[in-house]
This record gives sequence, structure tokens and C-alpha cells, in this order.
Amino acid sequence: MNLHNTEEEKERVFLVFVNERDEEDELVENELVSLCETAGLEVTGFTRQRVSRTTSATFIGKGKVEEIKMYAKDDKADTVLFDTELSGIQIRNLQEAIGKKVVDRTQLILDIFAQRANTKEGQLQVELAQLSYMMPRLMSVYTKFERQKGGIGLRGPGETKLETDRRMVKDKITKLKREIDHVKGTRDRLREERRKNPYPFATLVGYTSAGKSTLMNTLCKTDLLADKMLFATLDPTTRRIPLEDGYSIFLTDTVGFIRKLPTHLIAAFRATLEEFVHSDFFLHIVDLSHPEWEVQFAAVNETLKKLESEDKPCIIVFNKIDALKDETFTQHLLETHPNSVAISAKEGTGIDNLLTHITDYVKKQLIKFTAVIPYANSEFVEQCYKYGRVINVDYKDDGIYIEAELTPEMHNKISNKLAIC
Ligand SMILES: Nc1nc2c(ncn2[C@@H]2O[C@H](COP(=O)(O)OP(=O)(O)OP(=O)(O)O)[C@@H](O)[C@H]2O)c(=O)[nH]1
Ligand SMILES: [Mg+2]
Repeated sequence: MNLHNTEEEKERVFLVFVNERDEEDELVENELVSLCETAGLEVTGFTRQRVSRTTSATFIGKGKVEEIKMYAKDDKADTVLFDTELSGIQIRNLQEAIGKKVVDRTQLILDIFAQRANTKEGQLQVELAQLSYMMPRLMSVYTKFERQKGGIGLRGPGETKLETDRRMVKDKITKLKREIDHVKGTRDRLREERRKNPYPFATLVGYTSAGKSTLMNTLCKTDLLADKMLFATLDPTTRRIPLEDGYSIFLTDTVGFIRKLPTHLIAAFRATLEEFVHSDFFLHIVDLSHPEWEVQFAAVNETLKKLESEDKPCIIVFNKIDALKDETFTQHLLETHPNSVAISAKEGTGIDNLLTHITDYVKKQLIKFTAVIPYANSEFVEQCYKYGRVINVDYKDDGIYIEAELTPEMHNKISNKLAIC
């Protein structure tokens, strides 16, 4: 797809929806149109086929392919976009039958990510995702003739070229992974450094456009990009949030999720998502003003399962309550979802309550202890100040009496050297 469309020469796309259930129609339509807007495409029209069993050669039935060919021609569309992931063979067959460029949902999302990637790490991750998507599809970019030649002659030019290309892509993928590992190493070291503090790690997780960056800005007075465009955030940002009574947390804003998030993206963004994997707990931000918030909520939970972190403690944050009319509905949700709060990140409503929830969680995480430290080991008192929260300290004849709180990690490190009371 052309990534740099200007107002005058937007790529014209005709959409094909293939969702099975009619109750999903509105969400599916609105979401794909938003994705197209974000990518700078002009939607000319759409059609739909309920696909329960796919016709593997073209994904949809022959008759429908003919119909699309007609529509796309009448609409003067440049491209036909399928709201699903297609195989390379399917794309090629559809292109041959329709006579237009055919792209799938994954390519569209990868395209948006490519436009959004500003940092070195973001760019590496997107490139890795694009190449991983391309790899199994390389075969289908060769013409029928070349493929036949390769097949019959076994070592025809088509096949040789394919193998060279495959090797090149493979080498590039290995190189990208190495570079990403390098960036990841830097991030790991930074995380280790932060771990020395007595502050738990939390991440903001949620569907794209749920309001994660807006909440981060409200809580940390940052100026992160918060926009109605999908996938405004790609790179994680971490800030310390001071809480009452001297408590704090490190909070990280992360990339948003979407229904049917391409697996290549999840794999490529693993380094970024590791911020989530390493966090002690997370806030799941839900856009309650979205008519399909439940589907979005389920899609995020589905993705979290893939990250094998279902057991991680979570505070559910129902956001955008300023855009709701029915307060009793919110009340009902809070009652039926344990550990949840309702806020408006934009207007600041409910933020104090959210902070109280976070502080309660942090308090539960820290280990409280009292100890007598011999004067000869007074550096431990210093460490408690540095890596913990000192509640009381009393310098007596027989030693320093200290009452403090530490994260489990720091407690383990220090406790075997202390005479815990
Ligand atoms: N009415 C209302 N709008 C909000 C609220 N919070 C965020 N928004 C709007 O929702 C849109 C998306 O907000 P972001 O903060 O960028 O959402 P995000 O979750 O960071 O999105 P991605 O980075 O794309 O995943 C923006 O237009 C915000 O102004 C809220 O409490 N109320
Ligand atoms: Mg964001």
C-alpha cells in the first residue's frame, strides 16, 4: 500500500467483510473503516460474505469473487481489502480473478505500524513483523510460468530465485532479531536498575484508543501522544508515579491491542510486551463509551492469554464515563467486576479513587519488618532508606531498631543479613 497518501491521491479501497456472526457487523465495519482512515485510505464501498467454511483457493466463493470484480470496477477502486488474514496463494488467486491489488487485514495493520514507528526499536519490530508475514508468502509472488518451470525442471530459474530470496529474508530476520535483542538488553538493564527501588511495576494495557496514554498523561503530567487514531502508541514509556505516604509505582504505557491482532505483530513486539510480562500488576483500560466494549475487553483478555500472564493481578479501569448517560449501568459493572474502578482520564473524574486502589495494592506487595541492626552494619539502615520505606528508626544502646517496608526482592537480599525481630 502507498504509505504516504496526500489528500488528493488517496488509495481507493473496496472492503470485503467475512465475519461469521451478524451481531459483530457494526464493530467489524467501524473498526476496518477507522483502520483505513488511520492508514490514509479512501473507502469506496464494501460487501460481505458470511464465511463459516472457507474455500481455500480464494477464501470466499466463486460467485462472490465475480461480484467483487464488478463492484471494484464500478467503484474505480485501486485495491480490494479483505478483513481477515489471507494466505499468499489466496491473495494471488484473488488478484488474478479480480484484476486488482488484493491486501488483507494483517498487511493493513502492519502498514499502520510502519507509519507509526518513530524509534529505532519500533522500526526494527515492524520490519521483523513484515518479513515474518512475507516469508511463507514468497512462493506466491512468482508468476504461474515461473512456478511451473520450477516444478517440472525441479531446479528451474523460478525455484532458484525463490530459494535465494528465502535465504535473504531469513538472514535479514536473524539480523533483525539480533538487533532487537540488543535493544532488549538495554531495556532489561534499565529494568534491573529500577528494580532496586521499592516501587512495584505496573503497565497500562487495553484495546487501541481505550485512553491509556491519556490516563498516563493525567497521572504523570507527561505529554504523550493521545489521539483518536488507532495505534497512536507503539513504544513503551515508563514513569514513576508518587502515591500518598511515600509510596510509588513505575507505570508503563504500552502498545494497544486489537481484535485479530496479527500473530507476527505479537511475536515482533515481544520485547515491548515484556514490560507487561515483567510487571507486578497491570491496569486494564476499557473504553466504556464504545458500543462494543465487551468484545474489545474479551479481545484484550484473549491476547493476554497468549502472553501467558493470566494470573497477573489486575485493576479494571472503566474509562470515558464522561461520555455515558446511564450511571446505574456503571454502578452495576463495578459491583459485578471485582477490583474495578470507573474514571474519566480526560476530565480527571475518579482518579483519586484509582490512586487509592493502586496504593492499596502496593501496600499489599511490600513486606513489613522490624529489625535490630548492629552499629557495625549501619549501611543496612541506609539501604532500607534507599530501597524501602522506613516507618520508624530508633538509635538505642544495643543497636538501631528499625521498622520498614521492602519489596519481596529487596527483603530477600537484605533480610538474611539482619536480625529480624
Ligand atoms: N470522552 C473521553 N475521551 C477520552 C477519554 N480518555 C481518552 N479519550 C480519547 O480517546 C482517544 C484515544 O486516547 P489515547 O489516550 O490515545 O488512547 P490509547 O489507549 O493510548 O490508544 P493507542 O495508543 O492507540 O493504543 C483520544 O481521542 C482521547 O482524547 C475520556 O476519559 N473521555
Ligand atoms: Mg496510546
